[in-house]
Amino acid sequence: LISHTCGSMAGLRALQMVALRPAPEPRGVPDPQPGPGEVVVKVGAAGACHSDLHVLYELDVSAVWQLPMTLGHETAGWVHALGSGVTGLAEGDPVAVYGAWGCSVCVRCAVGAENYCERPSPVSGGGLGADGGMADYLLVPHQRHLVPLPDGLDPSTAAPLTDAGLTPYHAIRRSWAKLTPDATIVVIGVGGLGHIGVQIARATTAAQVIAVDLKDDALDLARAVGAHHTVRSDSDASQSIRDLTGGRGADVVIDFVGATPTMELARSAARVMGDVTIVGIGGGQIPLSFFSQPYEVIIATTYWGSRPELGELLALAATRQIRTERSLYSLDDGVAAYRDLRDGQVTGRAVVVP
Ligand code: NAD
Ligand code: 9ON
Ligand code: ZN
Repeated sequence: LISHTCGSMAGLRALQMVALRPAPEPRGVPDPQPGPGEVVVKVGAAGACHSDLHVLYELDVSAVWQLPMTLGHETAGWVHALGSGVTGLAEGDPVAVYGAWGCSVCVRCAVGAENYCERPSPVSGGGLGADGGMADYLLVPHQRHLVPLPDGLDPSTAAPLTDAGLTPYHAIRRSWAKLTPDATIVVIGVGGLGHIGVQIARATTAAQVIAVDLKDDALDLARAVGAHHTVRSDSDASQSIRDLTGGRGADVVIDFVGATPTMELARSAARVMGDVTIVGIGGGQIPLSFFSQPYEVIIATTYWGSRPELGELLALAATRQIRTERSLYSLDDGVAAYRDLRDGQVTGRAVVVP
């Protein structure tokens, strides 16, 4: 297919978003060369995130991103080539790519929270404006975006941790103080993010974990990775969560869907003084009034996580307490990864391995 689409101009492969709405296409791309301070990573694996579907089919990014653009914002691999001035890394080092590329200078970036860069650019990372990791090689614009993998973690295990792991890690970590041993956390949506979220809740807190989804295989996966209870996402779900919490409701609810019904569920299932964190970008909207949620419930959205948090999560994963359920696809079959994700056929994470 690649030789059909691009003839002889290039030998390297990439899965690119070519335009709004159509499926991504495998295309040939030039060999990336690292400029000063840059690093080329040989891609070991790149995860397919549901956000890519929002980008491909729902959000209009054509005014701010130059297309075609290689997809993939969840990547790990090995250092392949170093630009001049890069120190402390060597060819062959296994690395995770921290995907939120900020300005590096503002106060948030200075502490590693480039996900909350205060001088944000429309190009927020590889696969999110710049060429991403669904390719043989990824050009990383600065070595600070690379986190060396701890012993025992290979790139295909690590890739999903950079987003499907890091995003729930950050969302759960910010609510740790409320996740006492007598507390309950509800995870809504047990897909790529949610199934790792369940495990992060189990590994970093002693709280009861309740997982909610529409699909049987997602609920089965939730139990397999440690959820104490599963609840089907329907009109009885809020009452079921109250029943499982002695009538109190959940101390922390994390919504990995972000559709109107899940946002309604999240706030109605919360305990007085609980946290409701909306992570999913499902386009939902809920009206806010004085009585629309229990008193002192804090509702927040979160975006990805910080670079130090990625280091913490990789250290946790190296202890074998986090398992990533993966369906592997070759790069030539990357279109199928997104098709299956769109069709709800993926359990856990679809991961492309070049
Ligand atoms: P996914 O497709 O792998 O998983 C979504 C899961 O939600 C599936 O198991 C699906 O069955 C379930 N679901 C769908 N509708 C539901 C409902 N009404 N009730 C209960 N469960 C329902 O998606 P993902 O890659 O895990 O991403 C989840 C969401 O998080 C997406 O919207 C994605 O764009 C977003 N996201 C946000 C951030 C962030 O930083 N805020 C980062 C990554 C992904
Ligand atoms: O990692 C993701 O999936 C988020 C942070 C990307 C959101 C987007 O669509 O820009
Ligand atoms: Zn993502």
